[in-house]
Formats: sequence, structure tokens, C-alpha cells
Amino acid sequence: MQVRRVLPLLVVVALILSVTFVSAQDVKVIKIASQSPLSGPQSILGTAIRNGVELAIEQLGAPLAEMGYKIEFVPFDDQAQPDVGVANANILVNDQAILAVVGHLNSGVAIPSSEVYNANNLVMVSPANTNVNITDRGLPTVNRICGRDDTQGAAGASFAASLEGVSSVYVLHDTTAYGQGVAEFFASAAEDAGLTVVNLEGTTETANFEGIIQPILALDPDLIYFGGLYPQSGILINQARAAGYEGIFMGPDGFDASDFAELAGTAGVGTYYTTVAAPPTFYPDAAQFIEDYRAKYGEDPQPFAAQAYDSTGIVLEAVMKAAEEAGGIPTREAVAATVRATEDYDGITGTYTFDDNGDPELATYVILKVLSADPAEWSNNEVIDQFLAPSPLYAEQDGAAPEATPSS
Ligand code: ABU
Repeated sequence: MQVRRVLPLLVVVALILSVTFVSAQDVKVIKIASQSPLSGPQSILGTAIRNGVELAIEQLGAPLAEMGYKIEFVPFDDQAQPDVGVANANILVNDQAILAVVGHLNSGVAIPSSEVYNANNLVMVSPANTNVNITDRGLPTVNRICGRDDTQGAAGASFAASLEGVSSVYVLHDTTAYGQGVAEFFASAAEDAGLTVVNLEGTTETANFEGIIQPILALDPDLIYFGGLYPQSGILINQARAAGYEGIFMGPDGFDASDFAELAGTAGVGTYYTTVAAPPTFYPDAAQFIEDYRAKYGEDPQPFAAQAYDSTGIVLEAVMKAAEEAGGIPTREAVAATVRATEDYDGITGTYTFDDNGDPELATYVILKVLSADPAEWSNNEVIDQFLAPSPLYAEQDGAAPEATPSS
């Protein structure tokens, strides 16, 4: 009797277990990671990158879902610190389900972290890293969709030289790979353009720039260029104006965040900056993205959010192609090779084809002027100039690349 009662129960349990087992087998999980500062003073941009990746996975992941894959998003906080980025990289390469990383914000974090990715065949697509050594190392897994600091620094210098009354510049940087790199490109191009570079120096100061400002006032340059990001430059500019500096302020894409307006206050109005991002409103095809981002996150997307969306779109398309080719979950090597083979990816911020070093063949550069101390007005900064410029490899190909072309 007992056997007769227990047997059906065992059959039911076995059925449940087998159904569970089959379902678990059928769900093929692919993970996409991001790395960017989600805490600390640069988190406004880092969070924008994270959100751009998340939104892209939600909106562009359908073809992979239809193929039976579940895409999971794994955001990492690199805190804008190289050692944290590398520690995260060592964790995420050991999760074999992670097939791509979108990030970082900071070149000084991306360069050492991407050595770890590359050693593990894990592809990275950066929405924001502009230091030349991101791609000049020629690593097969490392790509970016934004421009480079050699072009950005030179564009800034050429613009500074065109400003009436500017003949001398004081060049500061934040001592990071990014800040120092772009400052040196600016200084060298400024000299070539006939400007006098009265000093080129680095500082790690973040709060009290008195010791930096007094020597600047003594030299009285027409323009101060700061190679670095908004948490430092906003405060420096605020304090320099308060100390009596009357000249012009300028910087690179590290200024491109609405918090700059908050930190610099009225002293920041009139500041010029070059950028490889620009507010998403700059891109006509990003209108729906802006609407969807506002609906999901309750705020306007910051610069680099739309580039993170496009970087993720490139990754998802490559994973899909590689999965089709493999007839199952592709290898990291296959995904990396497919990302590098990206041709004419039609994103919301541009059309992207990678050269053999992982630079976009053509990248967008914009020169803007800050118009307001109100962070809510950041998207309305004045576009002074914009152009597409070829990567060094693309420019080398005989007749393949146009000259840097103003598109305004
Ligand atoms: N290019 C803006 C973010 C700073 C960096 O590349 O390190």
C-alpha cells in the first residue's frame, strides 16, 4: 500500500525536476558588463554611461532574446581609480558569461583595465576614453567610438589661436593619463599656432587652488587651459575668477557635464570647451533616446550616455552575429573579432566603422561655449564649431579619408 502511494509522488517530483532542469538548460545567459565611476565626484558621467548601457540592453536586446538568449547587465563601479578598475577587471574576466565590457569614463582607468580584458580575450568598447594610448597599443579587444586627444588638443589650440586678443596661454593638467595627454597636445599645437605657452604644469589639487592661481595671476596669460575633468576645473575657474583673473578659460571634454555649471558658477559662463560627446540634444537621431532616458531615469541624459548606448548597440549586434555563426553562445575571441569588423553601424550619435586599431574611422568633435551657470541649461550651450575627423590609420589610407571637415 505504502509503495503504491509513494510511487506517484516520486513520479511527480521527477517530472518537476526534469522540467526545471530543461528550462535552466534552455535559458542561455549572456552578460554585458559596464565599468565607470558610479560613486565619487565623477559619478554624474559614470552613471550616465551605466544608464546608457542598461537602456540599450533593454531596447536593442530583442533579436538576441528571440534567439533564446537572456542578456544580463552587470555594472561595475571603477570609482575613477585605476586600481579599482583593474580589480573589477580581474573579477569580471572570471565570469565566462561576460562577453563584453562597455566603459570606461577615465582613460587612466581604461588603459590598465583593458590589459586584463585583452589577456582574457574580452572585448571593450569605450564611449568616452580619448587618450591616444587606448587604441595606439593596437590591442585586438580594445575599441572606442569617440575621438582622440591628439585631434581634440589640436582643435582646441587652433580655436584658441583664432580668438581675438589671445596670444599667451597657461596650460594646467590633472596629472592623469587623460589630462596630461590632452594638455600636452594642446600646448604643442598652441606653440605651432604661434601662441606663447607661459607654463605647462600638473596639479592634483581638488579644493584650494590658491597656490596655483597666484603664479598664474603674476604671468597674466590671455587664456588658461585645464586638461582634466569638471570636478576640478569647475572649482579652479570659480576661484581664479574670484581672485581677479580676467582672461578666458578653456578645456577639453572633461568639462562636458552639467555639474561644471554648478561648480564654476557665473565664473564659468563664457568658458570654451572641445568635446567628443556634447549633450545628446546635439544629435538629431537621439531625440527618442532622450525621451526614453528621461522617462526611465527621471533626468536629462548627460554627455556620454548616448555614446554608451551606441557602444552597447555595437556589442549586441556583434554578439548576435557571432552567436549565429557559432550556432550557440560564441567565444569571447569571436565576439571581439566581430566587434572589430563593425562596419557602418548606424547609431544615434553617428555611423561607426572601426579601423584596425579600434578607433572609429571618423569621429565627431564639437567646440562649445558655456552660456549659463544653471546646470539645467547645459544642453543649451552654444555650438561654436563641429567637425568629423579621421583616425590616424584611416587618414593614412590613400584617398580613403576626407580632411577634417567642418560640418557647421
Ligand atoms: N575623454 C573624457 C573622459 C576622460 C578620459 O578620457 O579619461
